[in-house]
This record gives sequence, structure tokens and C-alpha cells, in this order.
Amino acid sequence: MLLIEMHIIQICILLLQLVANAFGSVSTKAYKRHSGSSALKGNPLELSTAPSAVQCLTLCAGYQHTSREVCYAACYNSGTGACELISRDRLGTVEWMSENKWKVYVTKDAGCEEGWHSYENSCFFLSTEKLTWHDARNSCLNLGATLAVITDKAEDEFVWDLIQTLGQQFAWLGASDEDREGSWRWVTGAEWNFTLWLNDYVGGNQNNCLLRSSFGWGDYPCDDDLYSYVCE
Ligand SMILES: [Ca+2]
Ligand SMILES: [Ca+2]
Repeated sequence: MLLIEMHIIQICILLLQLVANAFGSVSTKAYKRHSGSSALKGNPLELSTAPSAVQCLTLCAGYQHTSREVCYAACYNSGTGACELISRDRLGTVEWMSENKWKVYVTKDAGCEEGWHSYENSCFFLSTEKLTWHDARNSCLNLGATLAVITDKAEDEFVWDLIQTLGQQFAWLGASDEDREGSWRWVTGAEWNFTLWLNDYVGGNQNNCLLRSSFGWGDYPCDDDLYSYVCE
């Protein structure tokens, strides 16, 4: 039995090598299907054709970049054979979704830049520098991002892990109610339908800016104290 399994494994490895040779190069990148429920933003790098999605991914893995732009995703149209390579850019000029004949694949490490951490379809960054909420908001904008917008418990847990892992106890998130007392808003305009306030009594209505700590969410004075911040 073991011998047969060994043979099967060897045959699989051989087949993989043959496939890799047929494409002329061995891709070291892994990809995953991008779900159709959200759009992927980026800048177009190259539009060509490929006979299959796998060969389109091979083009992405081998994309020769002269600038800092790296192929992050490949969009393949199984009807026309169109293969579009795109780079990662949160403020990107094109949006792609997997729908109908278009299949979108992203590199498995999610293509976050150095110092950024991948979760779902976003990259997160925790600052070591400490700023007021307003300065933190501007700092994220300068990095081509926004203060983090947390829309469910799993995302909050990911961000809290990040804050702790990097040795912080507090960090600004991207919401405030400074425009209208009690009316909390995310900096991106995302729907405000998940909260993790310290307790119901506080309810986030004492100050105006959202800070994450080991207690959960708290509203803190926006400009009195300096804290680390999470960009997304
Ligand atoms: Ca988010
Ligand atoms: Ca308030």
C-alpha cells in the first residue's frame, strides 16, 4: 500500500514538473480565487491573452516589473481568453469582480507591502508613532489608506491581535461622532452596524473618537492624547 502511494506521489511530482516545464517557468506564487462579493481595486499592468487561467496566472507570477508595481492579481476571461494583470492599489483605477466568465485570482499572501498585514481583502498597518486621532487620520491618507474600518467581530479580533502582537495596548480606529453627537460614522462612509463598546452605559457618547484597547472600543478625546493607530 505504502509503495503504491509513493508511486502516486512521484507521478504527481513528475506531472507537476512537466506542466511547469511546458509553461517555461516554475511559478513560486500561489493564488486563490477572489470571491465575487467584493470588488478588487488595482492598476492595470498588462492586457494579453492566454489559453487557460493557469497560464494567465503564470504570466502574473513571471511579470517583469521595472517599477515597484508587482502583479498582484490576474483576471481571466474564459470566453475570450483575455488575461489582465493588475497591481495592488487601494486607490486603484480599475475594479474587478469574479462574475460570469471573468475569474479573478489574487496572490495568496494578499500582496500586502512590507510592514502591512493581510486580512480578508485588506492590508492593515499598525503605527509605532503616536498621534492624535486627526493626525492619525491624515497619516493613513498619506499612506494611501484610511484609518481602519471594522465591520465585524472577526475583523476586530484580527486588528486587536495585530495591536497586541506589535506590543501596543491602545490604537485609534477610523470612526468618530464629532460631526453630530451620538451619530457615529466610519471615515470611509461604511455602514455603522457593528459596535464593540466597552459597555452599554458608555455607548460611545462621552467623547468623539474611537480607540481600541483591551476593554473593547472606547470613545476618547480626539486631540488630547497621542496613540498608535491602525491604517487599512
Ligand atoms: Ca475593514
Ligand atoms: Ca461624542
